[in-house]
Amino acid sequence: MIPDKTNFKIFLMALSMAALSACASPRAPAEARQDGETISSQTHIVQPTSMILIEFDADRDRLLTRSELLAGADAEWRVIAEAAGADELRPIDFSQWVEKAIGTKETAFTHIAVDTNANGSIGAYEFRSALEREFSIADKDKDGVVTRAELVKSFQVRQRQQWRPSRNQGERHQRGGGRRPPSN
Ligand SMILES: [Ca+2]
Ligand SMILES: [Ca+2]
Repeated sequence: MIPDKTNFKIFLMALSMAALSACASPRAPAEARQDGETISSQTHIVQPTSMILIEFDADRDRLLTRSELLAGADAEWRVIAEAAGADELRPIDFSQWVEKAIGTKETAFTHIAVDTNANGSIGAYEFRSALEREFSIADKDKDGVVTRAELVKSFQVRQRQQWRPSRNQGERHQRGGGRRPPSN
């Protein structure tokens, strides 16, 4: 049904009222994001192998010394080797241990990286050496002690925000910017 001229005028008035009431509604704060604005936030990451290292802090002073690391690595090896019932770990035994200790086996701490003589299994010496390498990487100031601060990496993340109008703002734009149909 096509509205007659009077109905069309009433319809336009109702539309104008709706646009006015939309303008009177609370607006977004003045600091609302502009399109393409860059925001930054502080982010911290901890390497997954840090979970193993902090376990070896035998005296619980939150400082891991090299001697604590070596004693912890040897004790850990004895437990793993006993569970596996062998002197050398198969890749599957090692990756199961990594997953249990770190929470994921999808890290750089793989049996391939640890199996330095490439004989397809991991021995006590290779296990200890792998943990020593992790310790050396973590000990950034090379003082022989890994602090908690050395295990945390902090950095700024800057992101460009894509500004999108809220649903109400979108409607307001449509109403405010609406053009009357050309009158014939
Ligand atoms: Ca300690
Ligand atoms: Ca250190």
